[in-house]
Amino acid sequence: EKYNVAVVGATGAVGTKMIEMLAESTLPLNQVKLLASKRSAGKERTFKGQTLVIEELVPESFEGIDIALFSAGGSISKQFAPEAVKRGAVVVDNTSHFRMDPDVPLVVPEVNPDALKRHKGIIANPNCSTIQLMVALEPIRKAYGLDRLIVSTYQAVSGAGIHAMEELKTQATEYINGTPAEKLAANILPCGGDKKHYPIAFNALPQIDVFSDDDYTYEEWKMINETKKIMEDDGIKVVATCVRIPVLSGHSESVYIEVKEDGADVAKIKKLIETAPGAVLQDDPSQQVYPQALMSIDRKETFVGRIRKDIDIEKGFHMWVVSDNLLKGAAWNSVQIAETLHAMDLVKV
Ligand code: 11C
Repeated sequence: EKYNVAVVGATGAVGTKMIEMLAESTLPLNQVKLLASKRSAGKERTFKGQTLVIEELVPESFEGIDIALFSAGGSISKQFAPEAVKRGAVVVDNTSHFRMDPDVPLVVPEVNPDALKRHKGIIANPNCSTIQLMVALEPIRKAYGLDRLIVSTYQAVSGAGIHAMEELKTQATEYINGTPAEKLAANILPCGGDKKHYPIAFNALPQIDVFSDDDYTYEEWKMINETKKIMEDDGIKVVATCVRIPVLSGHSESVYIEVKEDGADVAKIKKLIETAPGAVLQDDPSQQVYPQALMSIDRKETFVGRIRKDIDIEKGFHMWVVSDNLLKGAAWNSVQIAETLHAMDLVKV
């Protein structure tokens, strides 16, 4: 069996990486169809040496499609994912639109592949900052249980899309060339949908997505809610502070956990990370070895280091978790879900 796969949002930061990940994938492919808005229709992309022309997204685009990977924003997913399912496609959606729907599995293949068995046509890809956290923490949760986690993120601008990456580059150049901070043009960050915009170059913005009434941001709530859904445990205490930093790609996270069981120590946690699927241990302070955002680019793994025991809390541990937000955080996790659906014989609505 070979699949016809559609990529929705093919010109975006994630869509571009989805095409790359499909080209590297073990998924048996028949045809790959690239879809985007009318504005991008007619543009060309290369796939395995072949030129593919981007088509305008319409409901009929999904005729004959087996798997549709969506990354064109929540409103596009809301409108078109049901159209794809109606036509027999399985949708892997990278937006937040369906994530908390109880009928929609929210999947990190290393963590909860069995949730795929309950799919009704749509599978949600979690938020990038949640995915890498899950890869790092699942082996520890399995061994010792997780009572609480406190995470502070250092997130790259590519999470906000191609135009945010351009905004950082332009501001950085202008600032170096003498433009004062208050004169830097900011039109996107911290959040395209909010009223005010601030420069990201040489800055740190403690706002990702808009604020909810409780003064947490939606990005922070995504990490809280998605963690509980993926780990299937509403009892885990989770809190997050999400910060945008002037890095192009690669999200970093300072993670504090308290485990439930006795017996955990740093050596055992390092061993768990070393053997965990999708995780790479980079932890040797004596040699200054630790995960770095810049070195995570174009890698599919999640890198974990700086593992150490809390000074006061017996069952508390700290670590530093890094991954390419466009790959494991988005495009690779989506393609990996498609590969897992194939392996489990679940590519059917
Ligand atoms: C960021 N995590 O880094 C966001 C991007 O819910 O899919 C992903 C938003 C989402 O800006």
